[in-house]
Amino acid sequence: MITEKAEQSEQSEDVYQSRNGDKPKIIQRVDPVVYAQTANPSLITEDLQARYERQGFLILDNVFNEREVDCFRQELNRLNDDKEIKASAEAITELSSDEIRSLFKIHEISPVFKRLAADNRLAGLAQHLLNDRVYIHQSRLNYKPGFRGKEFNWHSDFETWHVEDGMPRMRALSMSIILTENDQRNGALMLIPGSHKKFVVCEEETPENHYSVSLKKQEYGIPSDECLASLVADGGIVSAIGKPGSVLIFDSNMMHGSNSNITPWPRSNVFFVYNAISNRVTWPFCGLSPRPEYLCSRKAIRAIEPRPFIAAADQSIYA
Ligand code: 6CS
Ligand code: FE
Repeated sequence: MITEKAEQSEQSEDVYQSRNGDKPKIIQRVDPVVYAQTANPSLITEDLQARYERQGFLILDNVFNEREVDCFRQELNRLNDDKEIKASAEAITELSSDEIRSLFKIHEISPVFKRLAADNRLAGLAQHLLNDRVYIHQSRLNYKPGFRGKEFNWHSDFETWHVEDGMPRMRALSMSIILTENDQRNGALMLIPGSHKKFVVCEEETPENHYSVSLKKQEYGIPSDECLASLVADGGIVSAIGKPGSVLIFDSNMMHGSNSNITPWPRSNVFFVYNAISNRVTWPFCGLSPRPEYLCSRKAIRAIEPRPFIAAADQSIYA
């Protein structure tokens, strides 16, 4: 286990300055997207790897089978119904109801999601694309419940993780496992192809304890209308539509957001954020105190050993 105490003195150079009063603008990414030197056909084909590099995301269908998805959904519901968990700091409720919007640190709270986070189909692929050993920077369940699941404003996760968590460079990615049907009607994630290659500088300074409001409705670290319109003019907007068991992989700097869900159908996904060990968080570039451990692994940064996928005929491999 690598335990790093990120001291202020460890601050690396701030290559992606944002929220320091500069006018909103778009600058070029200076980091690679794919760090792997070649493809690894047992994990990803050359074509898919090239597409991921170009557009900044991939939607892989049927990665997990029905039995596995059922196991994940049972765990999703168990966590949702657990009163202690619902009252914990890791559970973020919706602004307009007491339904859970997001549940963080599930790779530690749940034995099922702890094993899933290390699954070779996820961690092995992340390790390959980032060409380094990886650890979980953040994990969460986004429930986006039916009827009142609120939107997520446009944002780049990296902009937040850089400014508020001290993540130095763009050498991280998210994997979202779809647990309930995601389509245009119930608030599927929207992505802007190619936007990962541009860093959008946001203007307004980060308020103290920003996360206490941003996780319900983010208003700082979001692109100006002009910057967003420019990204959309170049790349358009794609909805990450998929069936349960599909996996959406997206680069840490992918501009994304999602609409509210007023349908009866929840849009529930598991998210694991894999960060390269060489890119572990330092001191937040905004200079404020670090965010809590459930949002950003800092005290216990543990490289993951991707587990080979062993189907156990007589029991769920995640039992
Ligand atoms: O602040 C964060 O880390 C979280 N906020 C959003 C909107 N996406 C990434 C992450 O879950
Ligand atoms: Fe996000």
